[in-house]
Amino acid sequence: MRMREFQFDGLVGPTHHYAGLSPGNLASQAHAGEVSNPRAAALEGLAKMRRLYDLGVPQGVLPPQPRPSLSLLRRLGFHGRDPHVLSKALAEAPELLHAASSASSMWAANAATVVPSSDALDQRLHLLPANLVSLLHRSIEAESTERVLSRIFADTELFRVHPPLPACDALADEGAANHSRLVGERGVVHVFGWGRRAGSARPERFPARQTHAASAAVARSCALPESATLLWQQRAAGIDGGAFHTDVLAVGNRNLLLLHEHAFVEPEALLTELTQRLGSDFRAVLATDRELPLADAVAAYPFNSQLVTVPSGKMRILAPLEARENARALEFLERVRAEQPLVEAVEYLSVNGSMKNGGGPACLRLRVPLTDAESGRLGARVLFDDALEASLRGIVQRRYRDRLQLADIADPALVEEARVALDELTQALGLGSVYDFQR
Ligand code: SUG
Repeated sequence: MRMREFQFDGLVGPTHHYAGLSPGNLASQAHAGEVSNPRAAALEGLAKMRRLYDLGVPQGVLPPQPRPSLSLLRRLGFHGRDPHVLSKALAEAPELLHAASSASSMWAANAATVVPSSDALDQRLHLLPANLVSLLHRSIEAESTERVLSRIFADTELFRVHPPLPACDALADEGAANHSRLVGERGVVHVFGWGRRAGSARPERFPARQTHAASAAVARSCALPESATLLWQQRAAGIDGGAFHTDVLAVGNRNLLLLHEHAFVEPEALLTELTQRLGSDFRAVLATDRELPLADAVAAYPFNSQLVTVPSGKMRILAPLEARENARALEFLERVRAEQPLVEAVEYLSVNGSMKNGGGPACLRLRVPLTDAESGRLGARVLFDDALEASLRGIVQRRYRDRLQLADIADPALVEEARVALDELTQALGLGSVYDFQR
């Protein structure tokens, strides 16, 4: 049966702002405190979805999550009515207010790990939400993610939505941002990049967000046979250079893998192993640090492109504009196109509002391979088309601000605006009342 890879993008939320919440994510640090434009960022995201849809790549939408999370602030001891909770948090612990208000669920590559039914031992599609325990603002995503995915993938005969792994440091999991599914003539390999494990080299400057134990548990839970699983360590130097997820330095699709030499330890051994398992049609393009210095790769995000198969069977690279503006990154992507006849074109699109927080095109989407039977059994109305685009655009235009400063986050009016927007968005997506404030 035909299986196609759907791109489920996280829609940027109305509280999108730059709070410098992610150590080791150089863009997040560099843009902390800048004024954001949630409306423009959400429209960039919708324009990206439109482009994929026009290319014939099936596209889905995941809603923003309710932010600010007043329930987080109350759990942290701020009591009273909403305005009081917000002003007290702003005065006493602004970092907690910003964590409670981050629109970080837009980076859907971190929402979950996905294993298609064709690869799972029980022949169901598995989705395992990431616990994201490394950072407070991201850890609060897991609960809503599980709820939203359970609505969309509600049919338990076909789909299995797991609970996130237990929320502890030893099982820190960042989802599909550290996972890549490759398919060759000989088989399928799921590559899980992990950053730390007792006894292994660790980054010195920045945190390794994914543990080996978490990757192994995700692969097991999602019923992946061992023969299709490959756990490989991220290179500490890459993490220390700002590659907090593997998708900052590598991207794969079917039988093609693009990677930087600092993405993984022993890249040559990895490629040999992949060739053995996938077969002789496996192709890789490796950028050495000489060709593309790590600092350029991290600043311009050429590997955080979407590498997608279009209906003709060829592939296309959808890269961030920043990668065209960086000469080394541009040359690398041009080399990929010139050397790989599989790749019909490279195109560049603007997701700058997200990039300034360290999220490129690939961060904004969760890949979900679905058979026609499975895509016909999705709950909700989350598949992108003209009508959905028009209603989402309308809500964003009407309800989102075009300017947010850090202090605006404590504005009680923003809480109300965000609720109205999310209420309308979740209705447009046919998700019903999915969040606590709607019940
Ligand atoms: O987790 N940025 C996100 C970016 C996630 C990118 N995702 C992938 N690589 N797949 C993060 O670091 C910054 C928020 C702030 O600073 O306001 C942030 O959370």
